[in-house]
Amino acid sequence: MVSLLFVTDTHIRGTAPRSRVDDFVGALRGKLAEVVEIAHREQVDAVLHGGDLFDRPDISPAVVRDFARILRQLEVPLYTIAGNHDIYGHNPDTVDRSMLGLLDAFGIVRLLRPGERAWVRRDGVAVQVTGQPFHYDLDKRDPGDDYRVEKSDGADYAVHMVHGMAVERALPEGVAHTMVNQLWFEEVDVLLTGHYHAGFPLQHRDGRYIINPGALARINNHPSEMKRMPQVVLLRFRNRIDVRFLPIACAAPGKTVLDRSYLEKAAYREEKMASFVQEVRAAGEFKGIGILDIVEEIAGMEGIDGEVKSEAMRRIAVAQEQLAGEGGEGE
Ligand SMILES: [Mn+2]
Repeated sequence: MVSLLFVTDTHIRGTAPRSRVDDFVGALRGKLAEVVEIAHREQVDAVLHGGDLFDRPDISPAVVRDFARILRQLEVPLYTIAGNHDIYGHNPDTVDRSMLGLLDAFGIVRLLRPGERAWVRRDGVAVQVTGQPFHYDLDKRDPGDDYRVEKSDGADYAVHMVHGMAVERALPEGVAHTMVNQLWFEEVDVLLTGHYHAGFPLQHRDGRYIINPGALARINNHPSEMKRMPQVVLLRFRNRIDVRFLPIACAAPGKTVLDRSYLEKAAYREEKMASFVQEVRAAGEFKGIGILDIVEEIAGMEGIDGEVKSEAMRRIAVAQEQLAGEGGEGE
């Protein structure tokens, strides 16, 4: 029997996201230590990580050291793929100059690159493991290009990891995603995905599985994150595949670690923004949807003073720079 443990979207960082009220870094340390413990207790042959090990490609050495010491305690290989947060500018070619690339060079993790196969074998069962890192065309081109692999001769099972937006319910237009029902491929026995932090219920068809247990870290306070409890997946391969979701026992409930007031403020802001956009749309036929285009057009239509317009532009630029500085806290 071959056993694998799957975890994804750990988003290791040295500071707490705005939406967390607890000691985020300490909590994450505890969760990863528990993952190591589970790997030992269940005697898995390898741990698989679905990407976004780090929250940024250039996380500080002190934080990397702190977490590398935990990951090093694993007595089995840790295979991973680069997520969008692990790399610069959503470009997987930059992974070698990221902290994830550094951990790969030191052998703390083993990065799976497109086309590369790792093997996990025990008791006459051979499992091939492949992975597709994040890249800008993911979920925008033929899903087979990223989510399908061929099973090698000699492989009893094929496991494929993708840091892509596979979902079982459609996301709003404009958010690149792929529906799981398009992702059943003959030779992929288990498809493991990350990126979509909410995860989805186990998908099962004809002995094959599509699995996303959700992110280990809760870095935003969407209502779905309030309810969600972090978990990992134990996979066992013998004459059939067994799948078990294991909760992370040390994880605190969302309502005790996520800041509700921030959520309420965000909802209020979103509502204000939506009504503002609606008012603006109602006022005219706008060619652009960028905020600066809208300011230009309103100023033109209403004959607004040039000075007022420049002041508006200046304030928008300052606000945008501040937002950029705070960094994304998305998928
Ligand atoms: Mn992520």
